[in-house]
Amino acid sequence: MSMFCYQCQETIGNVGCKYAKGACGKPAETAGLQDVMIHVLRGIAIASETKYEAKNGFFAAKALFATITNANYDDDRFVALIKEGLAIRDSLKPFESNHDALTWTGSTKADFNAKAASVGVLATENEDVRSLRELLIYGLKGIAAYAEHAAILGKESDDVYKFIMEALASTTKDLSVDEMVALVLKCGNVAVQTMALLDEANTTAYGNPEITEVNIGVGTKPGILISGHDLKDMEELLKQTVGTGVDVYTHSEMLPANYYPAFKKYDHFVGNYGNAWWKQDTEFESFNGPILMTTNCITPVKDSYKNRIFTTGMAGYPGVVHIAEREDGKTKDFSQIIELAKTCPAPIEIEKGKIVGGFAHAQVIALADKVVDAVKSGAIKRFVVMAGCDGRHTTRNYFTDVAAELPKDTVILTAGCAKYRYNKLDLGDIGGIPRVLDAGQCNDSYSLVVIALKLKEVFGLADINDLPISYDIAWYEQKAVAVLLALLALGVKGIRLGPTLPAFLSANVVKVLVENFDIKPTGQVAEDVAAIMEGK
Ligand code: SF4
Ligand code: SF3
Repeated sequence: MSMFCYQCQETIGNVGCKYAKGACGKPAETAGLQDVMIHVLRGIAIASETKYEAKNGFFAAKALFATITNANYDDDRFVALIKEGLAIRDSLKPFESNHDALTWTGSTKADFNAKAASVGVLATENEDVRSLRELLIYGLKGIAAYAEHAAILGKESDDVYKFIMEALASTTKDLSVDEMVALVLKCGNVAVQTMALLDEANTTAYGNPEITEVNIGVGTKPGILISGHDLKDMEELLKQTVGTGVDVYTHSEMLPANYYPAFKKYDHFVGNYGNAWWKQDTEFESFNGPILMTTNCITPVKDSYKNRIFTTGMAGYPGVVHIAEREDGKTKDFSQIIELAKTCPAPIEIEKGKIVGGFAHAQVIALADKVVDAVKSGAIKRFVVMAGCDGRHTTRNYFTDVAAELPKDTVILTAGCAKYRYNKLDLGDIGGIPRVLDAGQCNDSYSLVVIALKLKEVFGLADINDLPISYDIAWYEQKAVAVLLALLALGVKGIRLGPTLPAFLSANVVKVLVENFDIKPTGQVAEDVAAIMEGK
């Protein structure tokens, strides 16, 4: 069986994963089921143009989320989602179109495997149309993930769900290049809106992130390691572990949970263990206790911890115990994870000390006078936004080297797991303002936008590009695509993107992005740092 997937930065040869397995470990069969999932969603989207229902928007968000890189490798879950999607689609009959996404049908895994051959990315023959459609779908996947998190916390938006439907349906139509580019930009606007919704959901539920020193060492008790992006799972795990003698640690993108007032009050919430997602194969081993994956990024599970890793929400992995959804206002039940933790040794120490974070918009705006004074006095010459994702390739040392090489009068604004490339370097501070300000998870890139807009207002500038801010963005999966489109929609120009430009951008689409937004690939460290300091 073969596949074609080029949705992430680590796609093979920066062309596409084409054979039995992707670079991420995704088997061809799973990739095919994900393609069929998208095709089912296209059918629901076409039907929803005349019969929109919010609950179907939520379903589409969940299903898109499941197809994000490193989120879900479990074929049985995709088969169940495809069946659910087909039932939703058929409940919207009669249809006003006879598009294949509405007329095809199937009921078994074998049917879906067979269908995969004709509905994948390469089904769109024209390279530029394919590129614009996939750029839109990948941005949509990022939006979907953030919309799902917001919905879990009770915040939903018909505008967001309707755009998900509009965008999916658009990929079944013969649109002009201008129409497709307009949808991509609209995707950026909706990404801003969705990140704002999630920010509201998170801060309403858990308070505004505060400057926090996070312990990166370990305690003596057994622990549970929680990873991914879902803060509701974090809350329920902390509550259920009170008084059990089990500690809780965050991993990778869950680190920012340490910054929220609602979570800081728990004494058994010890700190953060380890680094970005791609180090999980060794860090999960040395952690010794159970691991809960709430979302991406889960990587192929190693034997050394396969009996103590769990998934929940849209995350999944074959053979790994999946913690069921909440029912009727009840909480999830993490008791089997807690009971297992009690039998495990404490984590092995891999680091010591503390890191500082919590510089989301409310905290930075509370420090605005100090920041503005530092800019006016020349103590801060430039801000460099280095948000995004981390990944395995050694080429990503570029981001560590840029952070280290930037002059001491610069401040790095970050969010997402990209931070692990430099958040443990001793870069010092400028008059008490740390040189790396971590706003939080990748969705908290929204905070960086709010901060930039605030600075624009304070300095009375007409254009966001007149600020002393440069963008050196690391991308890996599709949430970073949503964040990138959000920045473009806000009119940000001159973004450096690396370590490679996406394989799904055709030469002509790159040309459009260069002409309109001056996007450029990351280059050599010294040249890039010099150009950044000149505002280029
Ligand atoms: Fe390849 Fe990335 Fe797709 Fe995995 S998600 S199959 S690595 S392109
Ligand atoms: Fe990282 Fe997967 Fe993207 Fe939320 S955890 S930023 S890669």
